[in-house]
Amino acid sequence: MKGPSAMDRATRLDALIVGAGFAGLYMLHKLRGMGFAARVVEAASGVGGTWYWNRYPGARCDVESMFYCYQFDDELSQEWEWTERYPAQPEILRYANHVADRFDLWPDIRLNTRVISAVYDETAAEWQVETDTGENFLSSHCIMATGCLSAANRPDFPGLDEFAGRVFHTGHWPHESVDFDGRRVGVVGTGSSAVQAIPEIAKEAARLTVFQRTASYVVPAKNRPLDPGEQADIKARYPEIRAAARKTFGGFAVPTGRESALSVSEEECRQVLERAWNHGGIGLLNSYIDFGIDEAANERAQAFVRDKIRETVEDPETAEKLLPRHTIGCKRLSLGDAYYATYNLPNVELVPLGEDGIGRIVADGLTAAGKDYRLDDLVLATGFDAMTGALARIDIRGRNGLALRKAWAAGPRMYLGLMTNGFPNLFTVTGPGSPSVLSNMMPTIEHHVEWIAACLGFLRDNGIREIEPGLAAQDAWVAHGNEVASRTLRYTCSSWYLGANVPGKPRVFMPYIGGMPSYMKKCAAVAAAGYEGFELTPA
Ligand code: FAD
Ligand code: N01
Repeated sequence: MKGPSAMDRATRLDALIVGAGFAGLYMLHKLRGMGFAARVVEAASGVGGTWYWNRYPGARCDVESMFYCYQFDDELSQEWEWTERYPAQPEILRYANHVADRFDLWPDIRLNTRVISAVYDETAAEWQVETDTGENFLSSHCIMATGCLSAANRPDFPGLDEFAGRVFHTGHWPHESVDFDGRRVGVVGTGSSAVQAIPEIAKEAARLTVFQRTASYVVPAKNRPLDPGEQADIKARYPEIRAAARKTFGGFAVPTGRESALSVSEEECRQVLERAWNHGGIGLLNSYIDFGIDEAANERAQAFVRDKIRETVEDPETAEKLLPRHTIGCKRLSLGDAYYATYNLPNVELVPLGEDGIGRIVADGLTAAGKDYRLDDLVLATGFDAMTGALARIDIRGRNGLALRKAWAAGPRMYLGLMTNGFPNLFTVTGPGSPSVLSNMMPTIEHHVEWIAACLGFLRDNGIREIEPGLAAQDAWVAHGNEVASRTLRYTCSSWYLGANVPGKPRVFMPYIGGMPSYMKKCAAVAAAGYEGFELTPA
C-alpha cells in the first residue's frame, strides 16, 4: 500500500483506463455512457495507440479498411469514408481522433501521462495508481488497455550507444518527417514493419542494407484506392458482412476454404493459391482448412510462395537468401506489394545474419556476418515485447503485494485473457489467453470492452465489491489454451507469439488459438452463469 502522501490528492474514480488506443477510447465511451466515473491515462501526446507510435514510412494496416474500424455505432460506420483498400497510418490516426472528437472523449483523457505503478489496497478494495506526472488515482477498477504490440523491443546490441548516426525504432518513429535522401541506411529486421518500410526507404537512400535474421513470407496486399460505389455497397451490407465475419476464426471478412489442401491435386492447389495471390491479402492462408495444422498441406503453400520469390528476385543468390524455410503462417504473415522487387534495385543489399547476429556497432557502422558496413542511419525494425511487455513495464501489485511480474515469471496466466488470480478488479483488454493478435483486432477489442463494461454493470447492480478469477478456472483455461495451441503449426517456430524474440522471455504461446466463435461463446456463457469461474465478494 502507498503512503498517504503519494495518494493525498489522488482523483477518485470508478474505473481508470490505461491507454488511449482503440481499446481505451471505446472503453471510456462505454463506461461513461453507463454513468461510471472513468478516465483514460495515456503516455503519448495523442490518441490512437499503435497508429500514434508507428509512423515509419509505409506503415499501414493489413486488414481492409472497411473492416478495421469500430462496429458499435452505426452512424460512425456510415459517416466515415476510407480512401484505400488498406488504410495508411495517417488515415487510421485521423479516424482515432475523429472518434475522440465525435464522442467528446477529450475531457476524460490525460495525455503525456505514464502509469508507473498500480497497487491494490485490499482494505479499501481499490487500486492506487501512480503516474509520472504526479497525478495519482484511486480507482475501484483498473482496465489495462495498454496494447499487445506497444512495448518496443530494442535489442541490446553491443556498441549501439556509440553509433554516431541517427537510430530509429519503427514503433517509436519521430513525428517530423525523416529524410533518407543520399544516406547509407541499415535496417535490422525483416518482419511486417520492415517489409513495409524497406521499399519506401529504398526510394530515398543512397544505399540500403537489410540485416535479416529470419527470412519472411510476404504476400501481396494489392492495395488500391477504394471506389465510392464499392464503399457504399459494403456499408449497405455491413450487418450481414459483419455477422458472417464474426463466425470466422479470426473475425476477418475473407473467403475461407472448406477442404484440405491435400484433397486436391498439386496443380489445383496452385491455381487456388494463384487466385488468392492476385486478389491480395492475408486470406491466402485461408484458402484451405489445413494450412495451419498439417505440415504437408502447409508445404504446398510454402513452395508456392518460394517460387514467387524466385520469379520476382532477379539475382538468384539474393533470391536464395530471401527464401523462408519455416512453416508459413507460423510467424505472422506479412503483406507488401513491393517487398521482394525492392531487392532488384542497385542500391539495396541483403545481409543474412549468421549465428552471431549483429556484431559490434561502432560510430560509423557495424559488423555483421564477418563484414563491416558503413552506415549513416540505423533503423531497428525489431518488433515488440508482445502481449506482456506493456504490463511488465508497470509495477503492478495485487493481493499481499504480489507483483504481476512475479506471478507471470513462467509466462502469463489469465482467465479468458481478461483477468488474473490475485489481482482483483484489474482487467486487461485483449490480454494473453484471448484471441487478440490472431484476429482482426477491432472486433476483438469491441468484444472485450463490451464484456468488461457489462461485468462492471453487473458488479454495481449486485453490490459486488471484488471480482477475481478462481485459480481452478484460470489453470483450466491456461491448460486448454496450451492444448489447443499444441495441435497447430503456430507452436513450431521462434515467433513473438511464443516470446521467442525477447531474450530471457518464457516460451509460452500467449494468444488463444481456439478461434473467435468458440471464445465468444465461452465468454458469454461465463457471464450468463453469473460469472462462472470468478470469485465474487459482496460489499
Ligand atoms: P494500442 O493501440 O497499442 O494502445 C495502447 C496504448 O497504451 C498506447 O498508446 C500506449 O502508449 C499506452 N500505454 C501503454 N502503457 C502505458 C502506461 N504505462 N501508461 C500510459 N499509457 C500506456 N491489428 C489488426 O487487427 N490489423 C492490422 O492490420 C494491424 N496492423 C498493425 C500494424 C502495426 C505496425 C502494429 C504495431 C500493430 C498492428 N495491429 C493490427 C495490432 C494493433 O496493435 C491493434 O489493431 C490495435 O491498434 C490495438 O489497440 P489497443 O488500444 O489495444 O492498443
Ligand atoms: O516485428 P517482428 P514487427 N537481431 O517481431 C528481427 C504487427 N504489424 O514490428 O524473425 C537481429 O515481426 C526479427 O528476426 P526473427 C504484426 O502483428 C502489422 O515487424 O525474430 N534481428 C524480425 O525479423 C506483426 O507481426 C503490420 O529472427 C532481430 C524483426 O526483427 C507485429 O506487429 C505492420 C533481433 C522483428 O519482426 C510485429 O511486427 C507492422 C536481433 N536481436 C507490424 N530482434 C501490418 O502490416 C528481432 N529481430 C498490419
